[in-house]
Amino acid sequence: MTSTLIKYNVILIVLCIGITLIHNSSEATVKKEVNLYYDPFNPQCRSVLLTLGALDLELNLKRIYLFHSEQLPEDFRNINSLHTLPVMQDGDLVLSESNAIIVHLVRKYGGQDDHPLYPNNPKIQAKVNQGLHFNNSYFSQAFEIPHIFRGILKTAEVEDKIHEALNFLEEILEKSTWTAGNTITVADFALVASISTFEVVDFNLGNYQQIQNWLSKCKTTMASYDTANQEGIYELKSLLESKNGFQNKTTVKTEISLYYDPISPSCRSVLLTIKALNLEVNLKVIDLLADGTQEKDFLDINSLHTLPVMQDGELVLVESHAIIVYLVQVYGKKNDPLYPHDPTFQAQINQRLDFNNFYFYLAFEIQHDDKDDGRIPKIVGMDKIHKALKFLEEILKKSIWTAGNIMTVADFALVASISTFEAFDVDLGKYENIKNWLSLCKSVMPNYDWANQEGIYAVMAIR
Ligand SMILES: N[C@@H](CCC(=O)N[C@@H](CS)C(=O)NCC(=O)O)C(=O)O
Repeated sequence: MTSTLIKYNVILIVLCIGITLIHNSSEATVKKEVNLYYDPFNPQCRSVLLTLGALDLELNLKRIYLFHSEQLPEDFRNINSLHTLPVMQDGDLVLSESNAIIVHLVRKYGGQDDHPLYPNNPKIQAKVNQGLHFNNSYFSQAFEIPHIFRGILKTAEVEDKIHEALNFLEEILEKSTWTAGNTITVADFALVASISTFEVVDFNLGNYQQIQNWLSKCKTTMASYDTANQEGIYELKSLLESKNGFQNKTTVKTEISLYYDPISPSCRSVLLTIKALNLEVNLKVIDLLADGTQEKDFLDINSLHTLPVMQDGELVLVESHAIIVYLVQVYGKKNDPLYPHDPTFQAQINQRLDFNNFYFYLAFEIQHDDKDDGRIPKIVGMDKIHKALKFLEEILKKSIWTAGNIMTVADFALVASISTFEAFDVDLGKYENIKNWLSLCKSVMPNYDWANQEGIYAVMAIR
């Protein structure tokens, strides 16, 4: 798991080169003029990636983020008005059905007239076609990303249909080693990409012994199984866990005290982390606008007079980013994806945290208000803010979350800042990817409203 985590931030690069690495002893066929638009969340796309692995074929891979469906790139929109994935463009041939794509790839780039992955023999070919269409009829629809996201597999109707199909496949695999006979074919790629995806919705395959044996055989036999199939599943799983898993976590009682004011973005990043880890902490509100951080009792704890401050036994921390990392490391699960052990991933998260500090936190100030002699939140350095937003917009073109394809503490820190711009009329209109990410944060982060939105409303009310 650790070694695969290294790759999530650069998943596109890995998918491009991963296939090559597995076959670096032989010469890969490189066809960079052929474009493949794909998203590894999608099983049909992974069936194409498995085919590429088997053929040792490199295409020009273009990752599309289905979750950013409002933001599909122009070149992709132009070639497929259905906006479905995968899509392959080979000269003037554009194919938007995965079965047609994998058959085309084997026939055109397989290097043999009669390829075992899609044999010419009409009887065997018919069996392979049956496997491909059977997969489409029974499994593909169940795995449309928005359906998975809504947990549609949990509905009895869909589940019954899937069990019916699995029973049928179980019977096939009682009589043959692979799904279309005794040699591996593209039908196995299509079916394994679907059936292995059950892992993400905790669908129990326990009663299907033959299918389980076949799944383990696929994992060990198929070239590039890990990069072509498993990584996409892992990413999808972690996204769903972010969305659903937090609710099921049991509350962890702690001795922690947190001094905070919800108007402060740095405090809200800590609140988001606390909710994600489901920690019970002693919350102590300090009123920033009433100079609560200048009170003697508070200055005794933090002479910098800033919020947030976290006290856990002897340990006192006065920097929000140090606090959120500490909370995950001490109270999160082992190798918690919110701040995983992997040094490359951690470096990426740390980079985003520092970026947030420099470009966004420093922009928030509490200033003297000339009108009524009170104190009021302000933002400074609009040019610097837009420079940073432009940079982040580019990052979010290439990944779902700010430090890669898994939600981390960097997202808590950055969302607390960027969502606060709403209260200051910073125009986010031109930052489509940032807006998509913001709505994802709202729907995925646990107790987002309490941990973040309420503070933003409080800022709006005092401005
Ligand atoms: N880098 C610090 C920033 C802390 C900070 O500047 N907090 C502001 C509120 S957003 C504050 O407490 N200001 C009050 C003061 O400086 O007196 C962190 O991430 O915790």
